[in-house]
Amino acid sequence: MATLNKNLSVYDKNSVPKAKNFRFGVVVAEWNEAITEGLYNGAEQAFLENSVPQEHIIRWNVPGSFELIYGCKKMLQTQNVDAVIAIGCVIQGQTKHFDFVCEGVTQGIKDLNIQTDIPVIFCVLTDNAMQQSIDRSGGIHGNKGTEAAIAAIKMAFIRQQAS
Ligand code: DLZ
Repeated sequence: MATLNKNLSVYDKNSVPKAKNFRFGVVVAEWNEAITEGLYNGAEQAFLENSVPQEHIIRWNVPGSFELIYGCKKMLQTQNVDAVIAIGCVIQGQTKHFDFVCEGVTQGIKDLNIQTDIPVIFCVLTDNAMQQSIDRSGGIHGNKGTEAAIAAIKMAFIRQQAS
């Protein structure tokens, strides 16, 4: 099914637009590193499989998911990228910290999408237990990093077509 309106070039829902000329930023939180590395590996692999050159993938680390907002903002401001992925993993603990970090990063990434012209893809796992995150970062439920990279390519394409 076509996903852009009839005045624009379209991509098929089941295919990925050509990506070899796009550049992508990936900002990775260091908290729950085993999970965020799995998500990053899934994203990187998907970019490479869709012809994005390795040198067009710009990776920055930040301490925790809350810092993804600032990291993505500076990536947008200083790097010539067509889309950015924010990668993090927040796991429910004994305190309300989980809620505050989840709320903060979700709203922060949403704000960047409203305020700037470059799409920021939300790849932050918000799970009740570590096993759920393991299952979604290259485990039995796939890899959300891979899905985020495909979303980034599609959004970069939409931005290009709509500008
Ligand atoms: C403090 C904290 C806690 C308790 N849990 C997580 C988490 O599960 N995932 C994550 O990415 N970050 C966590 N953080 C760190 C915060 O994101 C942030 O780095 C600190 O509050 C400093 O601003």
